Amino acid sequence: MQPVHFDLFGARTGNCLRVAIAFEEAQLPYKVSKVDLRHAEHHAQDFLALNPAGKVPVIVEHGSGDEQKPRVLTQSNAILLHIADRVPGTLLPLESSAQRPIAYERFFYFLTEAIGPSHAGFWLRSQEYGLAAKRELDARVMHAIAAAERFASQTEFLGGDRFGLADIAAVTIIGTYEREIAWPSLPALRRWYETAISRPSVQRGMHAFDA
Ligand SMILES: N[C@@H](CCC(=O)N[C@@H](CS)C(=O)NCC(=O)O)C(=O)O
Repeated sequence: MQPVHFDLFGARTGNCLRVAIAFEEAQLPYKVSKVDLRHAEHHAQDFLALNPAGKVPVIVEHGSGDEQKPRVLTQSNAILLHIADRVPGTLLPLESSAQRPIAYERFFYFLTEAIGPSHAGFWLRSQEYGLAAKRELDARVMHAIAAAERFASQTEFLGGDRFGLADIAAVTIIGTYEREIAWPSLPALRRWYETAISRPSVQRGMHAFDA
């Protein structure tokens, strides 16, 4: 039986970068296949056969042994949780740990309070009257990011004592808004961000889709 390994189909977008960082942090073998969104490669027949929704990221898991066919997953957050399950104790605290519910809470905080509204705003900007709505949503995202100062002042990482899913979610979205953040009023978050962004797994993941 071949050892477990993964194909990651994606582009340089937040949803795909989070998956690449998770693979790096969990030290799972993965091969990147770039999907050029500008040239509509996500609408090509062979890609649609993998994900009929025509969106990235997509992972294909080979050699897991529990299924006849390779496993295909097409939702970035399901992929992140699956990677966490594959290597227990890396991206989430172990089930027995009292920190696990906090890690979940902080992970979903960044997904729903920051990444979700930010994506909605990105889409709205191309719609009629969308720019004003985008600004409102961006203000909410900035507010959610600033409120994360509390997490960074409580624990070394945003989801607890170890780097994990909450940090992966936060580092990509905070990176997007980095230049607009009022850093002098957020010293704990700044300390966390400088550590997180220079972490080798984050650096490798962030560059996974570079030329
Ligand atoms: N809920 C999906 C969203 C995937 C998604 O919207 N992917 C974007 C890039 S980040 C995409 O493929 N956009 C191309 C399109 O919608 O045409 C996930 O989290 O994986």
